[in-house]
Amino acid sequence: MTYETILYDVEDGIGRITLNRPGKLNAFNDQMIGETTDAFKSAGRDAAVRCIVITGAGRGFSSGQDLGDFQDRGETVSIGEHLRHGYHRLVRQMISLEKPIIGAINGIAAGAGCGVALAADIRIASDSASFMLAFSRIGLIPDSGVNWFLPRLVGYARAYEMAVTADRISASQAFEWGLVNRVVPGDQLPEITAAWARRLADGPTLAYGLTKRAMNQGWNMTLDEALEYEAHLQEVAGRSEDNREGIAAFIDKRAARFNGR
Ligand code: LHQ
Repeated sequence: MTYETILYDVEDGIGRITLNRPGKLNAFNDQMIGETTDAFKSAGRDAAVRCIVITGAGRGFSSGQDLGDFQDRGETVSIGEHLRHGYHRLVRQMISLEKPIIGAINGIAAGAGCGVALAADIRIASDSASFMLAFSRIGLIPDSGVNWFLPRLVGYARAYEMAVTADRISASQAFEWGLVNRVVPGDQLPEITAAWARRLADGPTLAYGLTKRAMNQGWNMTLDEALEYEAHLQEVAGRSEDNREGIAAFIDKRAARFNGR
């Protein structure tokens, strides 16, 4: 598929998705939702990709739904159907993709753009980035998975505060609240993200993917169910080439060379 609203490239085991409508702070129109979903799908299927980075072109990460585009559809449009056919597929694709996804949050992440940022596994934010649940400014509730992700990350009170005030949360505040993993100087974001991506792409991809599955499924389980599920997934990881290589490397006192399988 040829993309027009995003850039997607694969190099040295790393898939890079750049949301690319900078004139609108990378607001999502239908095409960009579809292309981003497709790029994640293709990264999932491509064995050469072992880590994915998503970022935004220009000064924003994403300002969420393209409101002009949405308004043009008129009064009768169903927001529920728009979500089901668009953002839900994108967010599900990100969570079910069993490879680490790094969100390199280069600027504001608002509305559904914040939802996409939250669906990444690790967020590295520029010191000029911010997070904003813009929804209530236009009389809507958070969507695109925000109601699921955000209270889990920062707790209900902070999540609800962000939703009802729609205030911008700075990168440093986001770090303090546990919303991002790191805050870095803006001019160093590409290089620091690349180092993280390199490290993750050289890791035991199968184990990283199963960890993602165990943690995401674990939210909805009792302790007994989670323990049983861990045992089941560990059985799979324990049969991997990377598990054999990791143990051999430890015994030989050398660095492991994981192939992701
Ligand atoms: C935009 C947008 C934008 C279009 C900036 N659309 N052009 C789901 C289902 C159905 C319906 C509705 O929504 C959803 C989910 C959602 O995502 S709801 C939330 C939608 N997003 C927003 O409400 C945020 C709207 N944007 C803003 O409040 C500001 O632009 C922020 C605070 C993000 C950034 O402010 P500034 O840094 O001051 O930039 P700016 O406002 O000057 O924006 C730059 C340009 O980008 C500007 O265009 P222009 O031609 O004047 O330079 C904006 O119109 C355009 N833009 N966001 N979402």
